[in-house]
Amino acid sequence: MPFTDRARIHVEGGHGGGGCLSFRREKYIPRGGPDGGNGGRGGRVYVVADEQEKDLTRFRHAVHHRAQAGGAGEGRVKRGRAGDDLEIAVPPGTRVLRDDEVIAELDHAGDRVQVARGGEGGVGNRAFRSSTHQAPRETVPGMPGEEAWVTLELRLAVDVALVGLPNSGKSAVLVALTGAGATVAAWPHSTREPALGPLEDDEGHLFTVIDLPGLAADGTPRDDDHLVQCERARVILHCVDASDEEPAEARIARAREGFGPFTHEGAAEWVVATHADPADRPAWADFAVDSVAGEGVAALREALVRALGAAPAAA
Ligand SMILES: Nc1nc2c(ncn2[C@@H]2O[C@H](COP(=O)(O)OP(=O)(O)OP(=O)(O)O)[C@@H](O)[C@H]2O)c(=O)[nH]1
Ligand SMILES: [Mg+2]
Repeated sequence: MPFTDRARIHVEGGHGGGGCLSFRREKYIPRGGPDGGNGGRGGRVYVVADEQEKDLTRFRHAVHHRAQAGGAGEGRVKRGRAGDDLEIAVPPGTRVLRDDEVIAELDHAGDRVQVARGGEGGVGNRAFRSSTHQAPRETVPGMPGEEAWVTLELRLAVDVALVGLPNSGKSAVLVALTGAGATVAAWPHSTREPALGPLEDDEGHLFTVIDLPGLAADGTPRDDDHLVQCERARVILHCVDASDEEPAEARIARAREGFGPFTHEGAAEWVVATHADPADRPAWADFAVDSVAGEGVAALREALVRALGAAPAAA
């Protein structure tokens, strides 16, 4: 199942119901006055954070969203009913943009934002009645609902993000650290979709680690690398293969340039040497692990829960 963290949808408020043209018709009242009622307003469109939703994949196909139209006015001055509002469910952590401007960050379940107004209901002929104009035939039709293209961006509430060049051992660290199932393979770009793993401290606090697909080999971001998922992480684990012949400093600088712009300002970056001997940590690394042998992993886990437990969770 692909993981989608960005979608563009079209939203449209419901059309307003039309105003009614009608005259009172009753026995023994030959010329009843105008009694056409007003139309109801169209429904509004809201985007609502809902825990049931995990990502934005369904919006690959569900692009157009329109709220219900208002009911038409009726005779006997009956107003049309308002159209039902439409709620579009998205996972908590979704940011909503209109015209490249952020209009809401729906971080918690139940958070909501209106993205399209319903059209005004029309006016029935009754409203045009006056002493000099006793049989008006004018009505006003309902107005169309507001229309907009809206961008949705999901940033998961993760605590730790694993980033780095391709094949640098990110997924292996996730597996060793959290026991999560992730694709570990000896070729670059084996990770296609982000994978999440849990990290628990002694007091039962649960933190989330995310493994991301690798950058391009030259360090630049790629399409579908899901780097936006770094954004809320408080600790960035920058994985660097210690067994690679190219000087680590050059690789570190290159990768940092790629993922740096996606990280949170206050986030800490820890350089983790993989394929390494913890007893012989390279000078350029903050930690050294051999994820496959499971060496150095406990120390990394301990440092992480200490750092995460000490600071409050990011919003
Ligand atoms: N011996 C040893 N092998 C490792 C270590 N870390 C990763 N490997 C191996 O290196 C290869 C790449 O590891 P992955 O964890 O898939 O690398 P990745 O950074 O997730 O790769 P992409 O997702 O493709 O960018 C796999 O064959 C792993 O088994 C390590 O610490 N020690
Ligand atoms: Mg991987």
